[in-house]
Amino acid sequence: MTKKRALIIGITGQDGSYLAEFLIKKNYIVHGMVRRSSMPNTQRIDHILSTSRDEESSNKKIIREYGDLSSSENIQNIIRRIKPDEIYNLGAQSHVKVSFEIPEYTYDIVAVGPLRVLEAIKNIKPNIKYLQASSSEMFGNSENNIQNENTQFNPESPYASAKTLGYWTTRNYRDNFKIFASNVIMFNHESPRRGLNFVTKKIVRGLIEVKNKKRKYLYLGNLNAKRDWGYAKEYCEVMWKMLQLKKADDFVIATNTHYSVRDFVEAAGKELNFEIIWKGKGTKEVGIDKKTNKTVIKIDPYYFRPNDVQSLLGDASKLYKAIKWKPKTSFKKLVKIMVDKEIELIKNHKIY
Ligand code: NAP
Ligand code: G4F
Repeated sequence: MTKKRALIIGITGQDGSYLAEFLIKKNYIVHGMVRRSSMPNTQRIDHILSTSRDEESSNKKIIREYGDLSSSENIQNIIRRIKPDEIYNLGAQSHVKVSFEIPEYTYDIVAVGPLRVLEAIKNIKPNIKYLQASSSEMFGNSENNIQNENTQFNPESPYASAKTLGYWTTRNYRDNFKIFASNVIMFNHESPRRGLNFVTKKIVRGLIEVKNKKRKYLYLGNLNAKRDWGYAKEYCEVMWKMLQLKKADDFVIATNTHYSVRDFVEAAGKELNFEIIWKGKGTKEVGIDKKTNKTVIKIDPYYFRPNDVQSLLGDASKLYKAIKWKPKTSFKKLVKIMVDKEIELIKNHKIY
């Protein structure tokens, strides 16, 4: 049987690395778009990155395609050459706070990027199946306490606005050009491979460093924001399942539970034998370890956003019905997975 061929854009990121592992297990030939950088940026996929460009000798490994979502020419050349059956577009400037600092770049990659890929699919091989990584940030501070596929978007950051454009472009190419193009509207999902400047990984790494006396305090921003945090590894399997459905469609993926940043600090603290209690208000609030009476957490207003999304909580019942999927990893388990792995990574001087 001929093997299926997938192109993952964003393969060096958290999700791209899990998806690549999953597709390789499914016997796919996996090509991954990697950006040129002056320092290695393939830490998350080094264990499955081929040293060869030849599909035959790259069995069970990723073939690297140098590229960038900013270049239509580059995207077209890759698609024309490898003729994938499926394209997963996970590439993005994915940090909400940073998008306020580089809005134009964020729009170029996050909003126009999907258009460049879909236009190339339309012109080169319209039977390619396309998955767009959309975001729960598109809902913004919603009037609905729980958000699903029918909830109105209310994007409140350059990142969220750009993702909303990517979402609609995906739907347009599906409706107008009959391309199999689906949106996966993902609520926050985390793992040991999460980027260091997202709050969960930052908390885990920061508290371990406080514990190891490598630093005195961990500085954070808005402690009261609530997020629906799932496990990234599970969400990547859903991406593949969505492209195996008979019809392209849009699905929310979420756990239907949410916790605050403060809850996350307390849970990660507990795994590390801290007992964090809170004192003070606003920017003067501190988190203190009750056992030692030492301040561990401080607030730095730098981490506040011009407009933060205060609460996200997803209803994924449409997905549960379509592919019989339910989340397996609880919040508590996710925190433990992240803390345990981070301790191991630090011991081995490794950073994902
Ligand atoms: P991530 O770890 O930040 O990975 C982003 C990937 O995009 C990296 O491989 C990055 O490459 C690549 N990339 C950045 N700019 C690019 C460009 N100009 N051209 C090509 N590739 C580029 O993000 P993630 O957490 O895996 O998320 C995957 C996707 O899902 C993203 O689109 C994100 O916006 C979306 N999403 C994520 C979540 C979440 O909670 N994780 C929730 C909803 C939606 P480098 O490694 O070279 O930087
Ligand atoms: O971890 P975060 O930076 O993730 P955020 O902004 O929710 O975005 C993530 O999830 C989206 C899906 O909803 C994705 F589309 C997006 O790509 C990304 O993966 O922040 C979570 C919350 C925010 O409310 C933030 O204000 O944590 C709060 N927070 C508090 N202190 C902090 C910090 N966030 C960061 N990054 N750093 C802090 O020190």
